[in-house]
Amino acid sequence: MLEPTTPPDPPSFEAQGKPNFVGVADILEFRALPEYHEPDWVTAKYVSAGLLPSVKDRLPTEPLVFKAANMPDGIGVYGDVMRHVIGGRPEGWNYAAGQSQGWGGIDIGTMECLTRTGPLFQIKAEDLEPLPNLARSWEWSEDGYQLTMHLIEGAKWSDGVPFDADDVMFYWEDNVLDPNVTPLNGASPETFGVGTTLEKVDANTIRWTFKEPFPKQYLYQMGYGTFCPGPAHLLKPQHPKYNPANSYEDYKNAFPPTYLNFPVMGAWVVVEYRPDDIIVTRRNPYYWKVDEAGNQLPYLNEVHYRLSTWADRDVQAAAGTGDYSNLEQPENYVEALKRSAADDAPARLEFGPRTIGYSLLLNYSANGWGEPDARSQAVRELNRNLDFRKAISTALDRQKLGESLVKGPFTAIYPGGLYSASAYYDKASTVYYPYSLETAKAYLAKAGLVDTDGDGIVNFPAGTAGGANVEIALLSETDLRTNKNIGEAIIAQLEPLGIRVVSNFMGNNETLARQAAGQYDWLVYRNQSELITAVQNTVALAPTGPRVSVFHRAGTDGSLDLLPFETDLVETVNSFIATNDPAERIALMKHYQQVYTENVYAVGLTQYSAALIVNKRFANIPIGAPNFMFNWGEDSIMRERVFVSADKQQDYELHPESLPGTPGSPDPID
Ligand code: BQZ
Ligand code: CA
Repeated sequence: MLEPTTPPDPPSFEAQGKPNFVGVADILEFRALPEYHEPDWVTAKYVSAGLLPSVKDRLPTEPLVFKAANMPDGIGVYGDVMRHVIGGRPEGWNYAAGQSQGWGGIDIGTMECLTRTGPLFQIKAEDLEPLPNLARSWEWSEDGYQLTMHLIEGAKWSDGVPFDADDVMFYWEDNVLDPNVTPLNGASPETFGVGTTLEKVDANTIRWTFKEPFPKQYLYQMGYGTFCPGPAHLLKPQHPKYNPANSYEDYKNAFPPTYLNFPVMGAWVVVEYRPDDIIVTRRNPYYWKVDEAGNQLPYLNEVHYRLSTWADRDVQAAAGTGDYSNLEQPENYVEALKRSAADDAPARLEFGPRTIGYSLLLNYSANGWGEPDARSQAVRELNRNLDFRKAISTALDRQKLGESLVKGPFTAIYPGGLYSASAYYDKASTVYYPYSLETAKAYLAKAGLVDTDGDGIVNFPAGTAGGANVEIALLSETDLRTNKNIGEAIIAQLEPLGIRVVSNFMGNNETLARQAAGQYDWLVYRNQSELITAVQNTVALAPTGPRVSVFHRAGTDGSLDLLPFETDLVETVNSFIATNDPAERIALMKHYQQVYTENVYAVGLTQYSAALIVNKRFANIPIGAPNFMFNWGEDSIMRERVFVSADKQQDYELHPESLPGTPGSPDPID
């Protein structure tokens, strides 16, 4: 039998471009400026015509000001379009109630959150703390149990209605705390710590009360995507608590994709939707951020989202018919690199560290979550068996799996846990079960699985699921080709082990629904930021609450059936949240990594480097902005500051010189 060891060092891969590291205060501040500006056509067609208040009156008393010294190309000019191509499809605009807008940056361009984390890739380690955003500042009580946040004052939704603490409280009380509602990206009360409360102090002030002192970690969860309030003035009247005629389904679906001009705090408003064709967004006339010269942002008048496929996003961005891609499907690397290498290539392509990674998640809930049938329940019991997990991990040839996606130094063996690119990674604390089919079979026998009827597939023990062949359904989405390919590789690689894995592949929206409902045995999962940063979305590193983990949630009785090692993980994560001492935190993450990987908490698969493709005409793209770290590239590059210089501007605007219409009206005002 092959003994577990430490993982091999990943092949060296030079990420192109190191960020210019700065402090938070170097990026932005909140202050009033002597004068403000807007595009000339807004003044002429809207303000002078009496359709819109002056720009000064549309802005908060002290807007968010981006400092010019931190903008790679400085103060910008208005105009042009960023043409995204995406593979997602919108379910509707009520993200507070869980609807996806189609991803690919529509989410990030429309939702604004209390704090912001995407740009943190360029913050000096000693200064690392989420950027203020809708919460412009905060202070801790002396004992550290209370956090008072000051909201930006005088800011307005894109329809001109004031944004204030009532929006925040509606999101918290009637969405996060309401067990019938699960916001997009899954915020639950425990996302902010078990027992944490939030209250309104006055129209612009809110106060958190925590169960432990100074849990600064939660500031990260107050960013994308777990604390981005929706417009209470539209949502509240649809919520069953305030509208007894409505069901929770009615509430969730009250703003379908065909509902245009849904109010946002983001820089662009959805003004047009053509199914399977395009989503067009136009500048938000009430956007509350400016540059140091007082120019109201964004600089880009319009942002498009072509409704195509994720693979097409890469192709179009490299070809110049699209403007942006997170090149993250290794199957497309070679082609995209070829296109971008030419001198006259329209786009620049920059690889970052290995921050994209996949895990095989095994559903640990043996407590009724998702209402499993007898077979599925038996699989969950297996998932909870360490020898079984070791068998699965050992039967997977990760080297081959990575190479099946792309050859070359991009991918690396991923044993699970924190990525090797993480600042908290410690190789010595990482337990790796090297590939060996013989060893895997021995683990499987130890788990009590034997092929009793000699058909090549191991059977459940007599008395479990009728002693039938072990058959496991693998949930994977098909919109991202990589998810599907990884799913197929798992199925093929486990066949010689005598485990029959059957594909349960479906589109993204359906997959997410199954995932959230706990209706799956196994899941192919693209990891989130906690395994890179440890500080973003920390609670999700372990089942720290009944609804926090993706693959282990409370069942019908509301309680979690944690395994002893999971209790260890939970305690380690909670201690990490409770301390701000760097040395202690490093030690805790070493322990976390050890327990995670030794126990094959989730089965790590592959980790790899991904690239940002951005058309060369765009200015203010920060150097070293990663495809994915604290958030996706669409957030990291701060699109509201991105511009196209006058000589490079193109004619792509579909609704030139127009602003969003009133909520629900079918068109932008023309
Ligand atoms: C980036 C991102 C912006 C979700 C989604 C999507 C869903 C997941 C994830 C990524 C897409 C793009 O990711 O792949 O590059 O543009 O949208 O939000 O894949 O399936 O559920 O977590 O963010
Ligand atoms: Ca059999």
